[in-house]
Amino acid sequence: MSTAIAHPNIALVKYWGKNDISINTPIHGSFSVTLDYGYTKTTSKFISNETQNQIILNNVTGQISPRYQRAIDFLQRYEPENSNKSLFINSVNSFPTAAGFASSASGAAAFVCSLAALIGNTTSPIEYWKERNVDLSRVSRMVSGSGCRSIYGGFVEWTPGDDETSIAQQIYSEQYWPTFCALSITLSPSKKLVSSADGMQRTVETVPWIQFRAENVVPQRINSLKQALSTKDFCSVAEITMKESNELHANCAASYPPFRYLTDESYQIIDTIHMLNKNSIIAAYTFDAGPNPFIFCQEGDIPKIKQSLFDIGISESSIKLTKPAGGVIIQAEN
Ligand code: 2P0
Repeated sequence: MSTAIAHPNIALVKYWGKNDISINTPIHGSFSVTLDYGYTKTTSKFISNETQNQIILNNVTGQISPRYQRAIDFLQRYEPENSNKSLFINSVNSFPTAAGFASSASGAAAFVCSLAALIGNTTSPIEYWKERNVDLSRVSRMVSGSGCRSIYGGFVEWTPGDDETSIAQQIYSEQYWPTFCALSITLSPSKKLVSSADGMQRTVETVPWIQFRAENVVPQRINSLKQALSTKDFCSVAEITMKESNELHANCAASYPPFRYLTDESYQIIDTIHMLNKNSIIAAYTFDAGPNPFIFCQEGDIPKIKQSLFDIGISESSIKLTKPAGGVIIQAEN
């Protein structure tokens, strides 16, 4: 039995478009920070007397999705003596599933590392599989694109490329910038109407400037972001983060048919943060495929930011402080 725990990540430079839908290779790079606001814990074990793999997701018996099966098939090919055994997988999220809180990323990373530890019979799956020329961020990417970034902690870049070269790597650890943090705000825990996979595909197929963004905007943004991080220049990190969020949601609106993840309350938060930043930039909102923002800031500015959120009716109980988190850990067996 092997148990892995992974944290979600939130992108500062967004992934929104696939080159190859079957393996989640992206049309451009992205850059994220792994955060400690929740986790996915996944346990895998071999089961005898069963011919089919079994999976329980958040206490509900489910079906192994083709994406999960892809990772199982990929890893089992390397360990033929385990390839005819059936698997039992149990996965639990500590936070809302599929509401723009990046549960698919932590889910993919925890699943892949738990499986990789079980199949390799190791407690250090990342290193074990690297020695066999298998990067587990690649396998996690096959399950969910952004999942490749949750293998690692801290600040993480996912590079575009082909099946072998499109992987994630840590740029700075979770300890690098001790005052860097985020406020997670829950406006709505409900499920999204258009999945990320469907939404980004619609954008790639119908937004005429999407290749321009991939070739001429995102690579420069990632370079500027890395430069800003190297000097802990919060103002530049914040500007890049907000522009990326705005462009993602503008591209959803420009898709045909259009779709949206943001609500009136989301836009109220955007306006509030820009008012707050009037004299100097102290906060950066970012929204994924859902209405709920993460507001990046430095710890000393939290009281001021919270006050401006209270002023527009956001309650204390809907705000949660979150900090950069570490990469996947394998939990010792009891
Ligand atoms: C990101 N998102 O960079 C972007 C920003 C949401 C908005 O990655 O189909 O669940 O599994 O590759 O990773 C969410 O999409 O999509 C996502 P798949 P995924 O974090």
